Amino acid sequence: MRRLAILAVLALEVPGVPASSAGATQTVAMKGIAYEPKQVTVHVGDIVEWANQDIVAHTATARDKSWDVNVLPGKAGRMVMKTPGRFDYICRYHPNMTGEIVVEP
Ligand SMILES: [Cu+2]
Repeated sequence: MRRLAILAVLALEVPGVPASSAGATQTVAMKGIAYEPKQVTVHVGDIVEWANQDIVAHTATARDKSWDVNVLPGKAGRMVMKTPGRFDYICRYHPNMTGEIVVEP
């Protein structure tokens, strides 16, 4: 149900992006209490998908609190990157889990 809820949110957001520039999806694994890869570069409109391969919940939470994605064990969470910039992020449950997303215009 959680996954459905996330997809429903995506469905609401995607229409704002012209179909011709529909974003690519970049996957980041949550594995061994770490993000893999730790750093990804995407473009505005692209989707970052976090795939939790651990047996505990993780989050991808921007240090500036601009976004927060909670991902249950064995599930995936996605977000459309709408704002250019560099975003450091952490897991709220495991603050040693750190990652970075660079969103290019
Ligand atoms: Cu975590």
